[in-house]
Amino acid sequence: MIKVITYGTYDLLHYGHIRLLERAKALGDYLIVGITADSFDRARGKINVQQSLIERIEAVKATGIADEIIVEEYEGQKIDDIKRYNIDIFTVGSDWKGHFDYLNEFCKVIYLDRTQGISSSELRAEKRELKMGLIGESIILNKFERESKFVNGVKIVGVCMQDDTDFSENMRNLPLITNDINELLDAVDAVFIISHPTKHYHHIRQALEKGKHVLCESPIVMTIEEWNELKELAEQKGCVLMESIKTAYSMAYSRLLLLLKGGVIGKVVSVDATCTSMSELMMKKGRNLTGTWNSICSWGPTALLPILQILGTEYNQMHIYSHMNESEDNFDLFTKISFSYPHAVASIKVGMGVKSEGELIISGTEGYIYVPAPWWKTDYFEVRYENPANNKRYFYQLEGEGIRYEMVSFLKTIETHKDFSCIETIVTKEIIKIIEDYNKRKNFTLI
Ligand code: C2G
Repeated sequence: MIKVITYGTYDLLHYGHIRLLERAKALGDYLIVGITADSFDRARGKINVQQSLIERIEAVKATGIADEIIVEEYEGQKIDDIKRYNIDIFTVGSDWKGHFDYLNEFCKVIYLDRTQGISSSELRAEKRELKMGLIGESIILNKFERESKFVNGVKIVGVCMQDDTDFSENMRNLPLITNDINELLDAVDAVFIISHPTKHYHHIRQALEKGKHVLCESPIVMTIEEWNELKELAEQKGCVLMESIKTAYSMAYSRLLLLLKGGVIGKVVSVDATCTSMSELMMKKGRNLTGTWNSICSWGPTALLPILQILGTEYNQMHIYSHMNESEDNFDLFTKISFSYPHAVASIKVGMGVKSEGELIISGTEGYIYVPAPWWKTDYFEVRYENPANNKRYFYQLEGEGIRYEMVSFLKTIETHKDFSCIETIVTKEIIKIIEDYNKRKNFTLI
């Protein structure tokens, strides 16, 4: 019996896939199909897969062509499988020609002509085709535009800039560049907003009133009242209103949360997050900080995320300590926030005018997790124990700081009307409440 194996994502199964499977089967007597796991696809840069692993397995099974279906989960698994299943022939489409020649050491390698004129990514793009506009003045807009290239079906068609931000070449070549937000809104289906936080409410409201979906950098608004009002408007308009904190979309960060939930360090008793950055502006004497994001807005949401997602929002006490810039009445150069929970404590330290070690440390009754600086865009963390021999290290490739994955979640939320955001609404609201307390100097001490 000649055993054949082939692998693929098989997203949105189409006739190109089926022809491949039919010809693979014809090469022998028994065909095994390896379907790629979601995490394996993401690790190899395929982030737009629309269907779940189960859906993709069921679709291939329904063709009746495969004799056996397995899941491909890690780099190098093909060699293991060829040995384990005693495979005679490995085959894959000709778009991979040469890529798997190394498998000739273990079995015969055959590349079958790829079927022209059909691909899952084209099907995804047709299905999606979301026109997006950018609003704001942050250089993060350059990153967002660059990251959109990795997301099937998103097209950045314009930017509404609030001032002469240092935009990239690509941004300056967008079809629509305007300072009239209504002109931009009329040309798009959705917007990404990263204007000054005090302007977010107004910009979000204008977009929602025109029926546009909104992804907005956190802090999304300055008060709970504004949040409730905009959330209600979004529901009335059937629009998505989603908060953007790119750390939430990093694989390393999401796996860290899962390990904690599984008790990898026992009970969590302390979470301490630090985020600082000193821009050139902050180094200047006599600097004018008007329009610059202060520390609690720049870093507060990111630093608060692990605390609120690990320990929850039901803390007993919270206190804010801020060192203010002498000239600006609401610019904190450094803020520390301490939390006490029924059985845990937590703190954040954030600073645009103070430097510290940007690490995240989660302390538990059996060990601790250490995430090195800059933890907020990490691809690496360690689980450490009293006996270092038991320490475990985790690495997950992070492309583009998480922005492309955030964009995919935004798109899926729009398409499916289900919430694919990685940030719970109660966390979004708590971040707003804490920043509102800061602005009202509530639970506040000047240092
Ligand atoms: N295919 C094809 N014609 C198309 C599209 C795809 O012959 N128009 C083939 C691909 O060459 C592949 C299989 O169908 O052999 C599955 O395609 P994908 O789902 O796109 O998966 P891909 O990432 O190409 O899988 O490690 C090997 C990879 O997993 C191959």
